Amino acid sequence: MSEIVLTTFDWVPEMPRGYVRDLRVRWALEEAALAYRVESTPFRDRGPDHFAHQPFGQAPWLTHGDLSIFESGAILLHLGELSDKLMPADRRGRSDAKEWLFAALASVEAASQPWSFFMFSGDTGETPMRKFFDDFLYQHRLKHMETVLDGSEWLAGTFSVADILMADVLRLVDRFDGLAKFPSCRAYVARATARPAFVKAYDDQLAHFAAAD
Ligand SMILES: N[C@@H](CCC(=O)N[C@@H](CS)C(=O)NCC(=O)O)C(=O)O
Repeated sequence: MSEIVLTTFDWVPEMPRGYVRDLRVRWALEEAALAYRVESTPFRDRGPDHFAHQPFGQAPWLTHGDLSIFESGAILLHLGELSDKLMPADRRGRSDAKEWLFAALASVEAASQPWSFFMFSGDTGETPMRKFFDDFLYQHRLKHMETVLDGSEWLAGTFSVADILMADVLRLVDRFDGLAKFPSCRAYVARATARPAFVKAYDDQLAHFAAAD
């Protein structure tokens, strides 16, 4: 098989460490036991080569032979095609994994990301905007995820790339105690992050950034 190379920043500040999206890709690669190499791109000085791979100047991207792929969801879909440890083998299971992968990004992360900006900023004010984003996340997304995850171990029957994305999205909410009223979501994050592949990916990301300090 052609070489797989994951590119992430050479360094990031302390706050996002352990949550940089290359972790999703590391996690998938570890789950599937695919051989890969990690390369760095400068965080502070993002040049044309970076934008040629990732048009928004973000991380991560993945190269696999002559393919270069950005967007963590697209990367995970690509990896899902390479291993049945990442995507169920049957047609219905694959369809379920794909819809949940998109749901993690387009429905749940779309609500959790603006909410997390308030949390990162330390804004605890009871402003209408803050209330809007609290309601959007809690009432319109997590309440429904709680129903889905109550009694389901994994989103597509067996563990898949959909769980990597959904658990990673929910993990950031949990960081700010946003899952306190959603015990099934919290148990799902705990179950997913107890997997050896997550632990390895997490430790490797921390070591990668620490090496640049
Ligand atoms: N939708 C993109 C988001 C990528 C993203 O937000 N990456 C962050 C690191 S986790 C980043 O590059 N931040 C720096 C920036 O946006 O300038 C994906 O899922 O790959």
